[in-house]
Amino acid sequence: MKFTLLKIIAVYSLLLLFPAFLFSQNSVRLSDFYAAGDAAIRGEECFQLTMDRQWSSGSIWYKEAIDLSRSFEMELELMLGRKDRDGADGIVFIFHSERIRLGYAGEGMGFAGLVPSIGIEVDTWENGHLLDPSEDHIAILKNGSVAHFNNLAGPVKIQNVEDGRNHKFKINWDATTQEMSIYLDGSKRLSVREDIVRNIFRGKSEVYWGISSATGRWNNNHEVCLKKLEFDIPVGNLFDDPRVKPKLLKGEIGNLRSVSFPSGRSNILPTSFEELDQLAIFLKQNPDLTIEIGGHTDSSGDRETNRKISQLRADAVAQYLRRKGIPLKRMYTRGYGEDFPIASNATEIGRKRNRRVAIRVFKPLP
Ligand SMILES: [Ca+2]
Ligand SMILES: [Ca+2]
Repeated sequence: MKFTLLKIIAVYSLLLLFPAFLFSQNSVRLSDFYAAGDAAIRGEECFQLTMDRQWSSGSIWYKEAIDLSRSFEMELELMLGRKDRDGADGIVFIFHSERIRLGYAGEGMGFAGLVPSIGIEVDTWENGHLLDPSEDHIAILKNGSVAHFNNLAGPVKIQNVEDGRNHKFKINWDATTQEMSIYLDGSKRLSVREDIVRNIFRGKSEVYWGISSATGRWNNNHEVCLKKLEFDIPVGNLFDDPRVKPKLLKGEIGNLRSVSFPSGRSNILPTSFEELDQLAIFLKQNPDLTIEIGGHTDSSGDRETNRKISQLRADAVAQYLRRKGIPLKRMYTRGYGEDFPIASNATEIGRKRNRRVAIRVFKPLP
């Protein structure tokens, strides 16, 4: 596309990145949680969920809802006690429509009875009538049921985890593909593809999340540590923020917030349409502006391929805006490849943020 520098100038120069804090990772504070039952703070970054005595149960709940219409990744550490042969019952990570809840103890692990819900269990006690394997195992459960004839995925057997150690536990939710993947100690153990928002939460994408545990006749000390917790905050639409238009008019770079891409691809997702439509309205309201549309990638793959993909991403946005009535001569596209990340490429949340499109407006010379 043609871009005539003689006709227009950049109002301000490069790299005035848009509010970076909106994209920054969360820092974890234990005060961000409510505790129920026997749950109690233990040290700087851990909660004890149950004591190693009979019929103990506890759960913690994050105070803010999380939006399942957006992708996220959470990583934390679970400690499932030291008693292997006679230890019970396990820990469940829960998404639920309400917060500060505690389900049934014993085999219910503080999850049983919570509806609607999704639960990812790390179960250390075999309950034959629930079809539990005799080994420690993981499964993705739904609607407060801990029975495996009723679950979404699993059970998958794992090594003995009642070893007194902290075990890394990670949940990755890709809202685009609706795939939830569970990792334990660095390995992917199971996943499920499910329209969770529609099929479980009746269309409501904002849910609460917490972690529960319980003991029964047999017991263990269960803890959760949060030092590596990180997840995506819903950042909404660039144009929902009243400060955005003045900043754009000053020449600052705006990273579109709803425009992301599957890895290695350049097709525009329906979740991006609303924000791009608002960009088109903004350009129609300011007919003398020209914009640069800059495509970016994460650092996966080779540099030259990434540069080409980033160009395709920028071009895809320009074509979308053209269909909304913005002439191509008002748009200059450029593929920046992987060279200008706004987040760490070490996590999937960070890589997703980097697969983005940034815009910058130019005014004509007076
Ligand atoms: Ca069990
Ligand atoms: Ca065990």
